Amino acid sequence: MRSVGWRWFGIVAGIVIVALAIGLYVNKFLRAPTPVSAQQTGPAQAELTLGTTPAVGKLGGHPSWVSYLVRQGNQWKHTTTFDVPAHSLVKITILNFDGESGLRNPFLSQVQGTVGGTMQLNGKTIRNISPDAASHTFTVPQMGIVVPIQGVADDAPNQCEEMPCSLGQAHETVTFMIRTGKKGWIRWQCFVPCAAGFFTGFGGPMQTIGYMDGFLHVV
Ligand SMILES: [Cu+2]
Repeated sequence: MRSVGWRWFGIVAGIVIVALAIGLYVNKFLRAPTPVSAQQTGPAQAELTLGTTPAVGKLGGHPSWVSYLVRQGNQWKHTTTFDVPAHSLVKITILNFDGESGLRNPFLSQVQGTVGGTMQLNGKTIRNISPDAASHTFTVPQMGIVVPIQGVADDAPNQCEEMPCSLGQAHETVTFMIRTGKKGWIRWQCFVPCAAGFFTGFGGPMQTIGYMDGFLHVV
């Protein structure tokens, strides 16, 4: 009798431990970080400045991981969840401090779904970049948006290795405008296999919210 009781105890305890472990794992990987709000610049208009870095450094939990960040005032914040106003024009600037990784699918080197179907690269209006020169993409599948991000050239002087990067260091500036719709949570992600050291470049930061994935929280 006693051994049956212990057996049941063991089974229940085992189930509880496994359930807790699964819960913690899912929570860690799926929980969205604290959002940062786009800055309202007028009625139905806002601006958001992001950054991409070869390594997040001490601003993130995995210092060596490639990451997106958001700039608030003069500071970098490590989050990839952004509050943006509904039914508005949102101007997004991405300051990319990372090098060229290259796209496997050249289709994603064409700008898609932005206002005018264009972006500006260091002030010049363009519709695509060379697939080999891509460092990251800012892709919002649900909105049909693809913005390829030009990488910093290998021989560029004064490169930033990890955040916080200063604007005086080598970077490429990408600017584009998107039009938001109704309220909701919309997933965005990078499609360049930029996760160095991971199988096919698509592991780790490429599948972890807060690094190469996040949400547009339309409010
Ligand atoms: Cu990326």
